Amino acid sequence: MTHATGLKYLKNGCLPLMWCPGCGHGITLGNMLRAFEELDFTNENTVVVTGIGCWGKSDDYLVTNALHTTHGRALAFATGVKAYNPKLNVVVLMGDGDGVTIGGNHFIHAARRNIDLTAIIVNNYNYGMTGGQASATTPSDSRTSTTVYGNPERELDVCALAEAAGANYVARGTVYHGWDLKNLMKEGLSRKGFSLIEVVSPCPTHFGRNNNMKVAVKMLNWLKEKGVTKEKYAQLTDPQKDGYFVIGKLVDKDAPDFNTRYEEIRARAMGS
Ligand SMILES: Cc1ncc(C[n+]2csc(CCOP(=O)(O)OP(=O)(O)O)c2C)c(N)n1
Ligand code: SF4
Repeated sequence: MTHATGLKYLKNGCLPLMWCPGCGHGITLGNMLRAFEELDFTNENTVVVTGIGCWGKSDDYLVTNALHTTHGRALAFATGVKAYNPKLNVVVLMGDGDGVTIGGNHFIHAARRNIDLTAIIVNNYNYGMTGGQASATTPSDSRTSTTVYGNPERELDVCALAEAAGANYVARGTVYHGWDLKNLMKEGLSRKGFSLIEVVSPCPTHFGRNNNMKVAVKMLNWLKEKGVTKEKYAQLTDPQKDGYFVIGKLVDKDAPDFNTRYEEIRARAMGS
């Protein structure tokens, strides 16, 4: 981020941040703040809601209004904020563990309600903060501290889940593709209804170390190679698809959001 963006959004004296060298969370935060600046999201009109985890620490560094909530429940708190004051921009930051593992139920229902929030889920394929345990997005066969010989479970596709549950906007980016990521965030933050931006990101300390990517740059090269456009992905044959994932915009709809529906029903009940 530029010096000016940093000064505008980061708390004085917050550096150095707690994240390990090579962690993708700083790049994600920088892109989010660039999107905030371009959209004029300010301390007056924006609330950042986080859960618990390395990514969930982000609100500690920001001058925006923030709510640091419990692990897995950030979307429930955010729903309350938005339902109470629909004028606020509510942005919810969660890791894959927070957002779709322990918090899977809240995630499904926030998307189903199509409540006007933007969820930015950083998917580093494991629980970073607590020592690299497997989460619901850990790829099958991958090694983590709780699947030392390989993960016997299948991984969850966060974007497909959001789409199936009814989200208006769904996109996936990576920290390698920073410019595109900022633009996807900007679009998601501008849309009404539930928006999900999944950010595939390196955790070299745990996921990388356990999966032959000890050096951060190896993880970035992995994102560069495996994150492909819809068109490129469609050209791959089935066995080739293994490990590749689509990046870019996946869903963009305009179904009425929760607050709009609520106001319609309230007006009907009041006889107006
Ligand atoms: C109810 C509850 N269960 C478990 C924990 C312990 N815990 C804190 S952070 C965390 C993992 C966070 O992983 P993730 O959400 O993927 O974010 P990351 O640290 O990878 O950024 C866990 C299990 C907790 N704080 N509260
Ligand atoms: S443990 Fe992983 S997710 Fe947490 S700060 Fe370190 S690299 Fe980032």
